[in-house]
Amino acid sequence: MSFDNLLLERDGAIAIITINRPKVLNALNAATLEELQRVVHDLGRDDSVRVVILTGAGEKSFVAGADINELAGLTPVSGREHARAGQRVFDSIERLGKPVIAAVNGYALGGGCELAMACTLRLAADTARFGQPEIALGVLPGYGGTQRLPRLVGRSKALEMMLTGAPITSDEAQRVGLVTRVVPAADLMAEARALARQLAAAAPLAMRYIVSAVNAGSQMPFAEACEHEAALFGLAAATDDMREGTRAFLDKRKPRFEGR
Ligand code: CO8
Repeated sequence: MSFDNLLLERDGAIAIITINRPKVLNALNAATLEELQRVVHDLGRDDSVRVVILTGAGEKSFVAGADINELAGLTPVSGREHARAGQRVFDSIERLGKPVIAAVNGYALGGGCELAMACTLRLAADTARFGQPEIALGVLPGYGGTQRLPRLVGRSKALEMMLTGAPITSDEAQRVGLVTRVVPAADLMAEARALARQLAAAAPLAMRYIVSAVNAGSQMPFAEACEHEAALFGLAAATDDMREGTRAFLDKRKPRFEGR
């Protein structure tokens, strides 16, 4: 796989995608989104990849949003199409079937905050900033942000962030539930890799079912979501990993999960 706007690194079962347009603070243009779609599709099908880390090149920015040069030329028709295309990419990250850790190394603004929210977990450098500044450009979040942000931080905080456009610090992002952990900037990638290694050793199918139960379940009435959970539990009970996990516990040894 070769890319103009991304870097792809492998570290055992971990794949690390770096959005690599540092001159424009890793802003997402159409070409970058297309490459992101391609790499996510390929990593999703690669059974040797258990966890993905997504980060931005340089020390200043994760992703500073959609590329405003492209945004400025959108028409009503192309604007809707671009929003839908970006939403599809972000949906495919959310539904990858394996955990995606956003290692937020700097600005996560607009489409960058939306991209981080589509990931399964978010670690932030203490220097990172999160925000939805689209209002200042006369537009609104268009990559799912109006839906994912209130689901993560609640309606009040989400509306405040989207209506004022003001960014928040990593510490505040953690307080409101937008990120799981804040670490010193210099430790971010080491912490992300450590978390990824921990997840890579867990049972992959059970992990996929947990993410599905949470994400799909949040769109359903409670009773239906519990039915979905029970069906996924039944599937988990059919896996070799379930037999290995329970046997390893009883044998007092570490399990070895194969994802079968
Ligand atoms: N798009 C294009 N170029 C950008 C972007 C961007 N989003 N962000 C920064 N750049 C460029 C700057 O223009 C500048 O270029 P140059 O060196 O040629 O002047 C370079 O990156 C460095 O940026 P700054 O000099 O501005 O750096 P500062 O440290 O002074 O400021 C900020 C950093 C605060 C991050 C500032 O760059 C900024 O405010 N950027 C824009 C942030 C923003 O508004 N993001 C939201 C964009 S809209 C969006 O994401 C909508 C998503 C949904 C779209 C759905 C349909 C398409």
